Amino acid sequence: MATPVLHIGNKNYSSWSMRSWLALKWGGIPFEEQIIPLGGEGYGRSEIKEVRAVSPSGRVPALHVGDTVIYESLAICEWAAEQAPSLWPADPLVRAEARAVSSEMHAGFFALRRDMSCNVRRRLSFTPNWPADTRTDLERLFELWGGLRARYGSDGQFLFGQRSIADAMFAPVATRLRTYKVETPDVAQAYCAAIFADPVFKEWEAAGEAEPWTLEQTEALYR
Ligand SMILES: N[C@@H](CCC(=O)N[C@@H](CS)C(=O)NCC(=O)O)C(=O)O
Repeated sequence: MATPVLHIGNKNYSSWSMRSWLALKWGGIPFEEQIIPLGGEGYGRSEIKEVRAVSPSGRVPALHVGDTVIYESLAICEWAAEQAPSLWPADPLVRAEARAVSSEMHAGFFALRRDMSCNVRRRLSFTPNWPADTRTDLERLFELWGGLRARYGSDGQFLFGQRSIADAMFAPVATRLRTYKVETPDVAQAYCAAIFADPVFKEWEAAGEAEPWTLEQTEALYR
């Protein structure tokens, strides 16, 4: 079979792309990547022409495996875990829990995502005043991370001890806390530090920092 091709957005701005990319890399799965810079005509409406050409939903990431197009970041992560089962925790119940928190991220944290658009390389010098629904998302996030770290912390630095898809799902959130100078409890800060120290995450981050593209509407936030 030909090498799978992962179509992604630019690394500085595309949080959903980061999730799938991390899972594939952590799983040691060979793939090629094709970057489509986000923005321009059709952006925000799933109508970027170049994205439509590779993804039926008009959104990235999309993984082409032979003739099959796997879109939706979590579906790509699940495909990766079929090749590399250690991407999920080994215990069935813990694995179910890891799937639950990954789905919660995938389907939720709407206010946090709305107010903290992914911008890996940016650092705000102040903390914006978050609306109530964003504060609620942050409280839930810290409760979730804190609970998992309390239970699985003895097995490693990640949410379920060892690196898993749950960390791929939350890694972009760690960057958002850093970008927007969010007040972050110690346990959550330590978890973010573990993500930032991960060599595969660093590879993504370095590539994002070096990208030439600028997404004006994201850069304009809180200026
Ligand atoms: N639920 C999708 C969301 C994908 C998504 O929103 N991707 C953004 C880039 S991070 C996108 O393609 N946006 C194009 C647009 O808004 O037109 C997933 O998990 O893959």
